Amino acid sequence: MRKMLAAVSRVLSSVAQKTASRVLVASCHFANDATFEIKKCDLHRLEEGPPVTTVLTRENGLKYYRMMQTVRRMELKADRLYKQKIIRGFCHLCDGQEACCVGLEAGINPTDHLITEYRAHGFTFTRGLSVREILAELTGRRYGCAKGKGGSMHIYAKNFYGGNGIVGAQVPLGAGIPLACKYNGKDEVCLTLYGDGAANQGQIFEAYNMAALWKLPCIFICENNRCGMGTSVERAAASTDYYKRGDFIPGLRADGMDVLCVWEATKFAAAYCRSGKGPILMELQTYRYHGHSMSDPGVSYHTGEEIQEVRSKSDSIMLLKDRMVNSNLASVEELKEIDVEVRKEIEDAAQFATADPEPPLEELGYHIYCNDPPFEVRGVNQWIKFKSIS
Ligand SMILES: Cc1ncc(C[n+]2csc(CCOP(=O)(O)OP(=O)(O)O)c2C)c(N)n1
Ligand SMILES: [Mg+2]
Repeated sequence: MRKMLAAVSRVLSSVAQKTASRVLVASCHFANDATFEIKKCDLHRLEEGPPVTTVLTRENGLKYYRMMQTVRRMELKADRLYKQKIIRGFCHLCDGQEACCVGLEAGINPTDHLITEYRAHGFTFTRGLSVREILAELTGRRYGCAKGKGGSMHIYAKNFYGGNGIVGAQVPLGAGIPLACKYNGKDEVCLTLYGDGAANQGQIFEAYNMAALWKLPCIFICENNRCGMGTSVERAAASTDYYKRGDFIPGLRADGMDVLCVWEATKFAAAYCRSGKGPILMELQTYRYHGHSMSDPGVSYHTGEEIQEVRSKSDSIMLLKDRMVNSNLASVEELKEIDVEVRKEIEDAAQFATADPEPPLEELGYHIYCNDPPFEVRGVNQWIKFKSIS
């Protein structure tokens, strides 16, 4: 028995040594950082814009790669769970747009604020929630980030205000948040996101007006993925220069498929807001691979060729991978290892989200209002009453 234990311990320590030395060898022949050229942003009412080169450290590169890959894999898993009828109701996926959520988060502080529309899974992850909490919310389970009662469109995290289902409705709210920051004397900015479809609504222009009048630290961000549901931007908008449509608000248009470009543009916009100059508008040119929602296959307006062209020429994950490998910031094998780890994380989270129990019926009315003492909430008829406890 003792001999057997000694043999096992020898094997284990040699494995540990090998792994440690592999990691050591792997990390010492890589560059610590590299400089990359990024696409120049188009500018509106700005004399200077974000830089056209950026320095990426190996550490940040690996971090952004893992984050984008996690968002992509999480969305593909959500697609699968939806088709298995484990996720029900609305579900809008953001695969293709990963450079937006990851690049935006990289350019702000965790204490800054973010609000977006219903295509919100990626932002929930980049704002700090785990894949488990997100997938469990999509499957309507207890551990979900809205305790299984919000679903895909209504997810929240610290300094993240959703997940909003009504097109454009989050934009006035997203002008109120920076008003609160300014009122409370906080050096914080708010990222207020909306789609190209929402960009034509009247309430957006009312929000621009108040934000400019009161010089609010608001970064209005139009994620231009070229269509609203199945309608192309050209058919919906008299001007598709979304970065100019704030008129009196300065704007910039960045490549939303390049995480480094989004990162630099966000740092620039956040510094602009923090300096007290008021709001700024940012258009991110991006692309979604899925249809509008899970009930839309998206094949009538996104041709296979178009998707293939984007995937092969401007996919955000591929772009970062090529940059990192070509500049010796990482090896193909190392990135593959990350892919394997991410797949495992997603698989574990999906299993958890399928096994976790649903919230009990008696808790249906909880967390609706933040009231003390608790009161009763009416159900679908006046005889059904639920307690509201927060
Ligand atoms: C006020 C309102 N009108 C219509 C809808 C139905 N609807 C949901 S998403 C959408 C398209 C929005 O497109 P866009 O703003 O470009 O966002 P994307 O889905 O491309 O992210 C529409 C018309 C809605 N949810 N709310
Ligand atoms: Mg759109």
